[in-house]
Amino acid sequence: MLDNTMFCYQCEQTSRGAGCTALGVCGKDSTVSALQDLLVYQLEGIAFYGNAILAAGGALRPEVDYFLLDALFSTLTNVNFDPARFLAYLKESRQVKVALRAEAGALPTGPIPAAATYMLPEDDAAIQSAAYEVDIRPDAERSPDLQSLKDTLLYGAKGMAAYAHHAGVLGARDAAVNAFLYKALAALVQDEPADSDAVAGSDRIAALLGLVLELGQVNLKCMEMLDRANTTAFGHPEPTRVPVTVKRGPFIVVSGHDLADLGQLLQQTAGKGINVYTHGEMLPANSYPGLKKYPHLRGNYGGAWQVQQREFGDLDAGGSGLPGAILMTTNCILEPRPSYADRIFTTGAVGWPDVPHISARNGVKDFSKDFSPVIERALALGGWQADEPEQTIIAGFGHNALLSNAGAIVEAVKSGQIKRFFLVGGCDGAKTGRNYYTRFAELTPPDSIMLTLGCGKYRFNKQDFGTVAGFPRLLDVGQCNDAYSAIRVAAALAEALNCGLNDLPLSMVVSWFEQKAVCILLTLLSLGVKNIYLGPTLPAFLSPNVLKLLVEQYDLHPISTPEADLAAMLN
Ligand code: SF4
Ligand code: SF3
Repeated sequence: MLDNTMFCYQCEQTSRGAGCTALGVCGKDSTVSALQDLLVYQLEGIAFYGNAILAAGGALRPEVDYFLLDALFSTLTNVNFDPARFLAYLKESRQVKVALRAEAGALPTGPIPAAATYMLPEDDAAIQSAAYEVDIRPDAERSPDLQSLKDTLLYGAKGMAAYAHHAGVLGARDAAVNAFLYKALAALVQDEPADSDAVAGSDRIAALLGLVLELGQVNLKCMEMLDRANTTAFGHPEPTRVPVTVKRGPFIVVSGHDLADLGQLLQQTAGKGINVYTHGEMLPANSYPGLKKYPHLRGNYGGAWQVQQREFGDLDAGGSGLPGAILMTTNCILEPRPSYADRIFTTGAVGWPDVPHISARNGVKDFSKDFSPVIERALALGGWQADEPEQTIIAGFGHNALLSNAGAIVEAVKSGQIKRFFLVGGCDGAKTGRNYYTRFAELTPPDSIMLTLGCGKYRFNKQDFGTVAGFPRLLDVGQCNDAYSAIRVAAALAEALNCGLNDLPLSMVVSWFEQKAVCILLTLLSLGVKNIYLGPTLPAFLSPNVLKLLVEQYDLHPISTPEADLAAMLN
């Protein structure tokens, strides 16, 4: 059975700002879209039983938690496009659900949702047919607001699952984070009143809004866990000059967010005459003592995810592909061009059909990996022929580095040397409207400091913004998950200046693209942060009423022009 329709509106580049309906702008086709929907449906059923067991004081096996995180992560934007991997996830979901249902026994009270009782077929063709049938947005027509809140909850849960996964592979787990994911996904399949008026007037809207904000709070814990996992494994980031130019010799470019993968690869390449470069969101890795201690971690190559086809294809040098190997550890992968399809590898939740995948040795127990195929490919390709004249940028202003300078920063604020802070960060993407962030950064006044994080920083991180009060005006806090660092710094500043977060001379200008940004935005809202400027466009999954509510309660602003927004912030 073939079906070329789909519906997905989970990311910022969704078609016409409304939804991808035949083929994703990201390249996701209707086959993979349907398999992802069926996987989400299965995870909701699993969550129903998991939540019932946890609510009764029981416990879940670590492998069930890990499966939930890994499978949810695989459905994020630009993570996995491989139907074979989704069939494997689905078959595993069948076993997980059957086992949990048996463990739950008579525990579930009230009606059992269809997602829980649904039995996935066994053979591949039947699974694919079933995938085209599943509807994971059953309330879309009768109650757009209810569906909007459910989708916001689902996308926030996906982002949080990805962060919990990054922490998990470093051995960190937080039972409260996992428990919330079961609770949230179970809430998505709770039976709703049949008629739409009853839904609109019901407590369900309030309950879901509560869950959406609770997700924001729990995600703060999750980012804290990831921060602890990263800094325990590799030390606290420290201000570091990172070369953005290349050296002669064989090399591997590593993209994504997963520091554990990079750490293992650096160990396995030590002494082999291979240089390792970070790419995209991996840039901040250069500032962790436990990673930069490897002299063959040579710096960062290239920019944000959306220019990877040009950069990996080496288009500026004739387009015959980078003369090195590429490892994609997390989002965001784009369709590999023929020029480099023979040298790109995926690992973790990432997948692309026919791209070799490096798996962990043993799922939940042993996350060690054998990167020999990547290493052999890099050696065979020979690498760059000459050194480029070195240029550097500074990274590594995590909470530890910034808070160790808190006294000087507070003094500079009190004396008027620093008048304002801007957080200009989040995701990057291909839309021309994202030039807003470049222009905004360029317009910020010389007596201000810009904190940045996420891959959105590539819009301006190679520019020299000078210094203020002895600090670089642009401070790179890290990856998108290091929003945790920015929140800690803001909280410390508020305490030192004896004011609330919203009274700080701080403006937040957030660029979003995928679901990790959704959970971070919810964290900021759950902390009561107001006046966030969000762009380049607003999420299509926010219904007009839900958007109105966020605008009214949190003074959330869609971005307009850099000039007008900056003037409003400075006013
Ligand atoms: Fe479209 Fe984004 Fe969904 Fe891809 S992830 S199909 S681009 S909405
Ligand atoms: Fe970037 Fe994908 Fe979101 Fe982690 S790498 S910020 S878009």
